[in-house]
Amino acid sequence: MAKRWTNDLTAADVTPEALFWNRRKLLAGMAGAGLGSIAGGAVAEEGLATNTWEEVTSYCNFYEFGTGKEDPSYYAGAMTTSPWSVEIDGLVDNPGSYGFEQILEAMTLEERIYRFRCVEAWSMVIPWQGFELADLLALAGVQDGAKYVAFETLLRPDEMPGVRYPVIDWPYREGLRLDEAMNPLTIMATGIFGKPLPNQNGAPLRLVVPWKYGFKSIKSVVKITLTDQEPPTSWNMANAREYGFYSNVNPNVNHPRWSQASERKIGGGLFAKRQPTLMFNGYEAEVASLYEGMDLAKHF
Ligand SMILES: Nc1nc2c(c(=O)[nH]1)N[C@H]1C(S)=C(S)[C@@H](COP(=O)(O)O)O[C@H]1N2
Ligand SMILES: [Mo]
Repeated sequence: MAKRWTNDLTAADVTPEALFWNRRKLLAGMAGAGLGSIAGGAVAEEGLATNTWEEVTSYCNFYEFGTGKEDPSYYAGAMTTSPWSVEIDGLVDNPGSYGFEQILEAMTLEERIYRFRCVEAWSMVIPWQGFELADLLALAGVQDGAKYVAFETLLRPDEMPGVRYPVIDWPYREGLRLDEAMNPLTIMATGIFGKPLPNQNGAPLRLVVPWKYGFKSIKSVVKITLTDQEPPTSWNMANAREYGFYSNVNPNVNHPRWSQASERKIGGGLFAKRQPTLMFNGYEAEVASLYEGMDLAKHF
C-alpha cells in the first residue's frame, strides 16, 4: 500500500541505553572520526532517544493482568495469542473473522518511532512495527454511513487474573472517530524493537494512536466495529469526569486531579527533569486540523 506519512524519528534516533548515557563521550569521539553529523543528530536530540526493551516490556498497563505496572510482564505470558482472529463488523462491505496471518499477508509492515504519553504523565519513545489502520479498514470496506470505529480486547478470564476485579467494565473497549482512525499516524502494531509484540504490550495486534493518551491504544484487539454512533469506551464508562472520548494529549487541559503540562520520561534516571508536554504529543502539524473549531476543554 502507498506510504502516506513520513516518520520524523528515524533509526538514527534509536539509541541504545549505553550510548544514551555516554553521549557526551561519544560525541567528542565522533567529531574526530568525521561521524559527528550522523551520530550527533541522534545523540544530541536526547528527547527522541527510544526507551530500552526492558523499560518498554516491564513497565506496562494491561489491567486484564492486574493494575501494577509489572503485573503484565509476570502474568500476560499465559495469554494464548495463536491462533488469533479479529472480527470486523458493523458498517463494512466485508464483515467477518480475519485471521492474524491473513491480515499480516495483506499488510505492509513498517517501523514507526513514536512518542508515547500516558495519562498519568509518564512517557516513552517506542519503535513500533505495524501497518496503518486505514489499510485494514480498506480491506474490510468502510461504508458511507460509518462515523466511528469501536475496538474490543480479548476477554478470557482463565488466562487473565485481572478481570476478576471490576476496575473497568470488561472487555476493555476503546473508540476513535473515523477520521482519526483513517489518519496515517494511526497504526495497528504487531511488534516493537523489530521483534513480535510481547504479550504484555498487547500481542499479537494492538492499536497505537500517538497523539492521544496511552489508554486509547487498546491492546490484544479481537473486535473492530464500524458504527454511526460514538461508541462507549472503558475509561469513560468508569469515570466520565476524568476520561473523555477524545483524550488528546493536551498540556493546556488538566486531568481533574493533576496537571498535564509536563511529563517524566521513563528511564531518565533519578535526577531526570520533567519535560514540557507537547500539544497533541508533538504531532500537532499532522492532527490539529481534525479538531478545528472544537472546544478541546469540553471535548477532552
Ligand atoms: N486491553 C487493554 N489495553 C490497554 C490497557 C489495558 O489495561 N487493557 N492499558 C492502556 C494504557 S492506560 C496504556 S498507558 C497503554 C500502555 O501500553 P504499554 O504497556 O505497551 O506501554 O496501554 C493501553 N491499552
Ligand atoms: Mo495509561
